[in-house]
Amino acid sequence: MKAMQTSPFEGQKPGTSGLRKKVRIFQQAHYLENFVQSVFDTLEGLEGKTLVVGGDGRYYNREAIQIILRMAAANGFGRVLVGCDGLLSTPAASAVIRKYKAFGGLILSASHNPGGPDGDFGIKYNISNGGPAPEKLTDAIYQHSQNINRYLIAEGEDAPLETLGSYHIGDMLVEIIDPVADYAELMASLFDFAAIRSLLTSGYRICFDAMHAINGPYAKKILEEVLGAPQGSVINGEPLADFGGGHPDPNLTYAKDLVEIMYAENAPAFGAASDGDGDRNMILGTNFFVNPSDSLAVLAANAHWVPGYENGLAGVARSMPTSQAVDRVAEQLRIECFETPTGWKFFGNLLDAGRITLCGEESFGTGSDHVREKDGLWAVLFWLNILAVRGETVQEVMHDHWSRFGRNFYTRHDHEGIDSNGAQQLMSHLQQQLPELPGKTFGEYTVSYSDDFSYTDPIDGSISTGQGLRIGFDNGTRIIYRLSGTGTEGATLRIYIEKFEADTNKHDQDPQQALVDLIDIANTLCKLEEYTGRDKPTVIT
Ligand code: VG1
Ligand code: CO
Repeated sequence: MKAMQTSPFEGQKPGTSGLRKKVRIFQQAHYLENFVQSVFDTLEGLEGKTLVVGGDGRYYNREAIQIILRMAAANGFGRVLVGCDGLLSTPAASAVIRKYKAFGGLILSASHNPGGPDGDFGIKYNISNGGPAPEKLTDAIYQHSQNINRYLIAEGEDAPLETLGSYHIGDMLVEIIDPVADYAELMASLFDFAAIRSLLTSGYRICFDAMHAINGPYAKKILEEVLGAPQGSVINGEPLADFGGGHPDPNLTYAKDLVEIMYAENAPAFGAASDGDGDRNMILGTNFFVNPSDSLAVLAANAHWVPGYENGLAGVARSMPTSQAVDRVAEQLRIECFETPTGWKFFGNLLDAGRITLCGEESFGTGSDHVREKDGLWAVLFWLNILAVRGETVQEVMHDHWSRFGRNFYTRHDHEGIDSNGAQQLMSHLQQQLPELPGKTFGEYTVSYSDDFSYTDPIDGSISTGQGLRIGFDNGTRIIYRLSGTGTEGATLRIYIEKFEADTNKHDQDPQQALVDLIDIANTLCKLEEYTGRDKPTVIT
């Protein structure tokens, strides 16, 4: 074992989901090591314990894992479970941490950000419940990284990551595990596999776009091998270090292959995609897009059809910018509904305390208490289970939902890669206006409240401030502004817009049309063009 001298790097501060930087930054000598040592030094009582390690297979994944293994040994872990080839989807890593009662895990991923030598890399620490470290811990890790002067690393050969089995680094046992098996077993325990199997072997066509990312092997195993979907139902199923040059973000802009297939003539009945690390999902029907906020509401309203949830939901939660569609379901089911800041780490306490069963975000993330991460393939299986039992199309399920609960028209406009200074100025310009907005009228809308969202965790009382600027109007209409905490280049401004419509005759509108006046108000209020030089978003959801 060696203690290596080092000195701090600036900015090793985890964002919405871990530390994400350009690959080249991570490749600097000691950069990764500093962060990993900061994690290990911040943890208490790791001696002899089990750590889970795996990543989404992006460029630098293997090199990073070799370093982490030797550092884990030098820092006194007793055992490390690593996915074969260094692979583990984020939800699978969460499942493995929970199943083997590990102390925690290191997940290597920059999720939906592009990969390759010029792309992004990322790392995050998950705690023993399988979920992302809470802010208290990530703050402590960051503080430590600002004062670090040494790290510990064992010497030795590289680990044979491609072979299942076990071996030692010093006293530490390394077990190379099948990355799919535990996850597949968990899915089979939650869903009616027999019903899904009969649907998928009856000529019902699906297309799952793994976007050359981690979920390829998971989807092929579960959808094609176990559930009998015809070979070829999973496309782009080989994980590639650069995601085939693509942007592994399952939305209408970046999941182009799938969108073309689902909007073509003779399209399959069901389409889905997931992101770089497998925790996001996009659901499509034939020529039809399911908004992720609606998807969460549909899962909640139909959970009683699914074996793992047939006994009812304890409660639900959504991130603040997510539409209030699920709130309406919760009200009818007479269960609690929580509003949390953006990022999965804020659901952990509610899930652990048994206060919620399902939760989700507008950013194509849905999940439940089965793990402590959002889970892309889980959401796909949940939908397939509902479709198999109800025998209806995706459109029919969605229209029926709107007719029962009303429709929350919703859109998110992303302005990616804008100048950071401009973005900051735009946000402070808005912030200054907040106190004067209530009572003011814009078009047909009068502001009822405006604030900078802050959240008090109902379980441990911790407070998180500065979580997005909200402008609320009557009847749940909202405009929200946030700066992304996952980007690595310039800034990304997200504008979220929502309006409720009870009238069934109006449910068929295109959201961009239904919200056109609010979109205009939102862009004008923040002086979009003046501060960003943009008049159109890069991505519309
Ligand atoms: C984005 C999403 C957020 C999500 C986060 C991590 O964060 O908006 O809802 O939890 O990504 O998802 P931000 O700060 O860029 O808005 V993942 O799939 O990248 O781990
Ligand atoms: Co992700």
